[in-house]
Amino acid sequence: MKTTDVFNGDADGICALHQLRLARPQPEARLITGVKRDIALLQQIEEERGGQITVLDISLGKNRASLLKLLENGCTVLYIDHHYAGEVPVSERLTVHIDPEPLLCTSLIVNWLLEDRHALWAVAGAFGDNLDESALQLARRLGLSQDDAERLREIGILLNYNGYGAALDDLYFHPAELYRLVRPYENPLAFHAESPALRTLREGYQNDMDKALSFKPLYEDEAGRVFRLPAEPWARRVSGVCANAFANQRPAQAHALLTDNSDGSLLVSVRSPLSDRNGADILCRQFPTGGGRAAAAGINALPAAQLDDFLQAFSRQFGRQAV
Ligand SMILES: [Mn+2]
Repeated sequence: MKTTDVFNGDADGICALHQLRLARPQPEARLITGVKRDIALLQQIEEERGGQITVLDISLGKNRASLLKLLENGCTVLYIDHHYAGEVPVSERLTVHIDPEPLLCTSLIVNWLLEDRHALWAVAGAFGDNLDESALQLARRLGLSQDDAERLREIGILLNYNGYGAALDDLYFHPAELYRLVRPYENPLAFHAESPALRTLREGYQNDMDKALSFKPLYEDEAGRVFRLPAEPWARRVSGVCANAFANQRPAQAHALLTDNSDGSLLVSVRSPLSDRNGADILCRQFPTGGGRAAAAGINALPAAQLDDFLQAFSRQFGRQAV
C-alpha cells in the first residue's frame, strides 16, 4: 500500500517522524512537509485513494476538510499532534493521538507511544518546541549527562531554526531533505558530533541571531516586549527561535516578534510568558491568518494598518495575565 508521511517542517515534526520510522521503517514513504508555517499540508494529497497516511505535528483543526476527504477516499490515517484540534472525526480508519496539554509536543507523544525506544530524539524535539522543562525532565529520567542534554538542546534549536522562513527559499535545507540527513542516525548524539548539515545550521544561526539580538524593542511595557525585524531572509529564518531566546531572557514576560513580509503585511510570532504559558493563541486568533498554541502562536500576515490594534491587544492580553 502506498505510504505517505506528512509532518511539520520543524524540529518537533522531524524528530517525531524520525522516532516513528526508526521503530517502524517505511523507507519508500512519500514525504510531505514545508516551512514551519505551512500547515495546510493534507491539502496537497487530498485526492489520494486508499493509501496509508501518517500525520505529525500539524493542527487537525486546520486540516479537517482534507482529512475527511481522505477518509472518505478509503485512506487509513494515523494522526499524532499537540495543536488545537477542535472536533475530531470518528472513523474506523482514523487513529488519533492528540493532546494539546501545554507541556507536551508531538515528539513526546510519539515517545510515549514507543515506550522510550528512541527517547533521545524526543528530548531534542521537545527542546525544539521550546519545552525545556519537559525535555530536561525526560533527559533526567533517561540519566543523561548535562552535556549530552545540552547537545540535544542544540539539535532541537537548530532543526527548529531551519523550519522558519516565509518560503522554502529562505531555508538552508528543505525540511524533507533535512529529515533525510537525520535519518541515518539512530543516536542524536552521533548526529551532533558528525553531521555537516548541523554545522551549516550552527553557523547560519549564529550569524542571524547576532543580527537579531542587536535590535531594540519597538514596544515595551510590564506585560512584555515586541520587536520588529526587517523584510530579509535572515530575519524570517531567525524570527521563531529568536522569539524563544527573548522569552528565555525574561520568563515572566510575553514576547512578540514582527517581521515585514514582502507584501507590506507583518509576520508575527508570539510567545506567552514562560511562567504562564497561556494567551498567545487567544491573541493571535483575534487577527486574520492567526493561529497556534497557548504557549506559542503566530499571525502569518497581519495587515500593517492593524499594527496598533495588535500592540493594544498584546498589552491587554498579557497585562491582564501579569496581574
Ligand atoms: Mn510541535
